[in-house]
Amino acid sequence: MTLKIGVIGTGMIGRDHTRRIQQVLAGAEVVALSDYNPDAARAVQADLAPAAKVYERGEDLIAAPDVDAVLICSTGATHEAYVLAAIAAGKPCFCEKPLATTAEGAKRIVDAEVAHGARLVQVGFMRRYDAGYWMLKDVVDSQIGAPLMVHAAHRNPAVPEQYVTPMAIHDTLIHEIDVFRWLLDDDYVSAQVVFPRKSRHAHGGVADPQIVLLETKKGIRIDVEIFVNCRYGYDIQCQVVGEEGLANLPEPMAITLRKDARLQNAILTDWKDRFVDSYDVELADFVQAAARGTASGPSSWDGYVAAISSDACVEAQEKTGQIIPITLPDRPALYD
Ligand code: NAD
Ligand code: ISE
Repeated sequence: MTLKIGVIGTGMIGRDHTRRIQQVLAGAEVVALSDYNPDAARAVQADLAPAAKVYERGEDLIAAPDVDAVLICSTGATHEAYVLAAIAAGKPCFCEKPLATTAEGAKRIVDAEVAHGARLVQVGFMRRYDAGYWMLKDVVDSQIGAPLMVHAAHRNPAVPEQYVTPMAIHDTLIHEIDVFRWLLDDDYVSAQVVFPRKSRHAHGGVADPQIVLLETKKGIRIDVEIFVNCRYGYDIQCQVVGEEGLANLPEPMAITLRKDARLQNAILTDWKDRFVDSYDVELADFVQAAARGTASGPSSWDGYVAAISSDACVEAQEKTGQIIPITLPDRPALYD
C-alpha cells in the first residue's frame, strides 16, 4: 500500500520533506499540498509533485478523503490548530518543531491524543534519528559511567532580521532541549541564561551569543552556547563528561585535505545538509507507523515537555542570571 500524504506549509522544510517523500523514500507519495501563500504550494507542485492537488486551506487538506496522513511544516504558530484537526480526523501527522508555541497549546494536543486513545503524532525532533547521536548515546549508556556534565554548542552562520532573542530558545535550543532528555534519559529541573558580550554581527533584535545552563533531575549540569551569527558555519557540538571518561558527538564526515602547507576540512554551513540523513530516517519511521494508522518516535508528550522547558528558558532570558525552576506534570500512560 502507498501512503497518501498531504503537506501543509511548503517553505524551506516543507519543500525538502516533499522531495524526500517523492524522490528518496519508498512507501508514500505526496497527493496534496497547501500553503498560506498558494504560489509557494504551486511551485512545489510544479517542481516535485505534479499529480498533487493544491488546497487553499490546510483544514480542507486534512479532511480530504484521499489524504491518509499529514506533514505539518508551516510556521510554528500554526502547528497547534493543524495537529488538533488531524487528531480529530483520526489521521497520523508529523509536526515539525515546535509542536506548539506555548505549553498550554502543547497540552491541548496531549489531551486530544489521550482522548483519542492511541498515538497519532510524531514531532520533528530529527536528532534522535542521527547516527552520530546514536553512537554517542551508546557510549554514554555503556562506557563513561554516570554522566555528570554536558558541554554543547549550537551555531548558525547568520540569522535574518525576523529572528529575535526568544527564538534562540523556541527555534534553535529546542533541539538540544529534546535530544538531551533522550540522550541522558532525564528531565530538567531548572534553567538559567546569561549573555556574554554581544557579537557585532548580531542585528539589534537578537542578543547573540547566549549561554543556557540547565540542571536535570539526576543533577547533571548542561551548558549550551547558542551563537547564531558565528559566521564560519553551521556547527553542532556536544561533549558528555562522565565518571569514567568523556565522549564527543562525531563531526560530520568530511575529506581532510593536506595542501599548501595546511591541514584542513570543510565545515557545513546549512542545517539541511548537516542532518540530511536524520531527516530521511525520521520520515521513513513516520511513513511506516502511519501506514499502520499510528505514530512512533518523538511524541506529543516530548513536544509538551520541550514547550514547558522552553518557556522556562525564555523566562530565564528575561530574568537573566536568575535560576528558573522547571516542573513537569505526570506523564499519561499513553506515552510510557
Ligand atoms: P518557511 O518560512 O521557509 O516556511 C513556512 C511556510 O509556512 C511558508 O511557506 C508560509 O507561507 C507557510 N505558512 C504560514 N502560515 C501558514 C498557514 N496558516 N497555513 C499554511 N501554511 C502557512 O519556514 P521553514 O524553515 O520551512 O520552517 C517551517 C517549520 O519547520 C517551523 O516550525 C520550523 O521551526 C521548522 N523547521 C524545522 C527544522 C528542523 O531541523 N527540524 C528546520 C527548519 C525548520
Ligand atoms: C532551524 O529552524 C532548525 O530547526 C535547525 O535545525 C536549527 O539548527 C536552526 O538553528 C533553526 O533556525
